[in-house]
Amino acid sequence: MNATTWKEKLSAIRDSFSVSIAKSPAESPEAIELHFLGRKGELALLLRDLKDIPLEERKPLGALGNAAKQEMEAKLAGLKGAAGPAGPVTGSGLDLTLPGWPFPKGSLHPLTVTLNRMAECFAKLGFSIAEGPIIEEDYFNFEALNFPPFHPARDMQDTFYVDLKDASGKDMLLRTHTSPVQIRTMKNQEPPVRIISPGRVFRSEAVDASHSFAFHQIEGLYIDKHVSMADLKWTLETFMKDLFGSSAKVRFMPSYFPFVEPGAEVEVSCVFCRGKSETVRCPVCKGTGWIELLGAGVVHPNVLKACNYDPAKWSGFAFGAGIERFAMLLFGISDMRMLYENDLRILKQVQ
Ligand code: FA5
Repeated sequence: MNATTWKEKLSAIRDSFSVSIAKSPAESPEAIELHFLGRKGELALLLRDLKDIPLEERKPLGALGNAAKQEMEAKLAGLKGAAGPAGPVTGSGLDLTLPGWPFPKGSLHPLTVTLNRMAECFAKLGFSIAEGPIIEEDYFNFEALNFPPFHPARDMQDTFYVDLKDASGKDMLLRTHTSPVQIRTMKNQEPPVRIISPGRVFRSEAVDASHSFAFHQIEGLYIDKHVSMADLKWTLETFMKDLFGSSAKVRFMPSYFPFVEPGAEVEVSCVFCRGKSETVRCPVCKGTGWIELLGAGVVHPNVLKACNYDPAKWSGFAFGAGIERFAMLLFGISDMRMLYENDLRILKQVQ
């Protein structure tokens, strides 16, 4: 046989191999392999014929033959992989029956878990979720919430201003609390209203174990006829018991926020020492047995008026809670900064 005939035979074998592959799975990959690549297969016999070809022409033909063999093996391996073979794929170095690499599962951030649990509790009580912007106007963050310009209560929340002006020419700001969503919701919707609004808030504050300059709050607002402080107490008590367990107790301490009257700070009984820290002082509640979690109160008539709600007809309550403080209690985290450091040892504890 001369070199030209040998090449023609190789080309014919490759063509008929392609036809067989196209017919798979009618022709099984194993049968095709045996027919073309087996010890007495078409290609093996052709390679054996190389010995009859003059030495100087043999080398390039051998390379052509080997390339064709590798190509056929690769195609057969692909075919077996697609069919999902029960045994190892021979010759390709790939054993599809081996177990795969373990794929580590991520987990939700403790703040997300906390927020989800809080939102679930309020969903059961019929609250839906509302949202508002993070870059806010002075009007929504302060003025409509009964903080007139230059009111000293504005200093309770040190504000970050941004280099943008609102329509009235006032500097825009990073919202200092989620309470502006109360105003945005009431201006867009007729009463009754029953919403919660979670989100990020910012204050120019020194950072320590229980304070951050960028943290999360969840706002609550309920407006209807004859809503009173008693409804607020029942709602928050029901929520806290759902979240922390039925033994959790709630108490209301008088407080001041311009947008509610009366106003209260709400404390939950310390879930760590259960108020029994006489011998060893509990580091979380500092031995008081109570932990402050949120501000709340009955919506001030001036706020209702700013939203064109008639205070003679409608009343309501509002509350604003720090989500970080709840996460710390739920997961026994003693320093808020741990929530922002992305230390996997902390993140993996929460599932
Ligand atoms: C307010 O922000 C009011 N808007 C809450 C409110 C809403 C009152 C509706 C009445 C009616 P205050 O500044 O106390 O209130 O913050 C509320 C909660 O946010 C606090 O109880 C605390 O849990 C959390 N918080 C406050 N400052 C920080 C801070 N720097 N870092 C982390 N959490 C904070």
